[in-house]
Amino acid sequence: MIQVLDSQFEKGASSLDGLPDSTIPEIAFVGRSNVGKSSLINRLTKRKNLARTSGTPGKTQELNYYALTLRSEDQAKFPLYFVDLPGFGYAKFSKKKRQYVSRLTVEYVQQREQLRAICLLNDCRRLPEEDELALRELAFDAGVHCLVVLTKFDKLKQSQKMKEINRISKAYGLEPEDLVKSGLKEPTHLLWERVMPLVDAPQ
Ligand SMILES: Nc1nc2c(ncn2[C@@H]2O[C@H](COP(=O)(O)OP(=O)(O)OP(=O)(O)O)[C@@H](O)[C@H]2O)c(=O)[nH]1
Ligand SMILES: [Mg+2]
Repeated sequence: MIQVLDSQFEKGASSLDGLPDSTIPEIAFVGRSNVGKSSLINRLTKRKNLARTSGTPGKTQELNYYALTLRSEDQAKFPLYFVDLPGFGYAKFSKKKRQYVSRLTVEYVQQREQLRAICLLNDCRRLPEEDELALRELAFDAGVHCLVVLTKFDKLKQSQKMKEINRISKAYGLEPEDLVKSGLKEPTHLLWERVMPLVDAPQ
């Protein structure tokens, strides 16, 4: 199992010019505002407040870099960045701000060479909309892996779970087992097991 030996906030950047000058691979977390991106980073790193979360949408407004030191099963240590992106689709942001956020995301996914994969977060209680589908296509066109993560899975009743997974995977044109579940009761090592091969895989 992968171990997180260390995790710390490195920097926030409001444009591509401000991104770290390094060759460390990156995994980015993207999705609608309030979907649970920052919470997932905390869960994966087993930290309560590494990434700041909020009940109010629009909390994360920059590309926030978290520097991790990991240890793999063969005991090798290696660095990885988690990048927390600003959420899209937040109605209370001005139109200008929303356009800025989406332009920043598009440019980042298209241009960032170190980016290995995006985790595209989708609330398990709603179907993907144009934004989610466009992001997945954007990643595909840029040669970046895209892992769809269903968040807030604990909010579904047992009887609804399979139905929602089927509905959402179909909307993405994926198989149910392609989706990763995330929620208060879901173990994070399953997500790590899906993420790690993408860090090493050729794009
Ligand atoms: N029940 C439940 N609540 C969650 C889960 N993930 C996140 N939340 C809650 O959802 C709210 C938003 O979480 P954040 O992690 O701040 O969401 P975000 O996607 O980073 O939001 P922005 O930074 O605004 O784009 C918080 O109140 C979290 O506690 C989950 O898996 N289950
Ligand atoms: Mg956030």
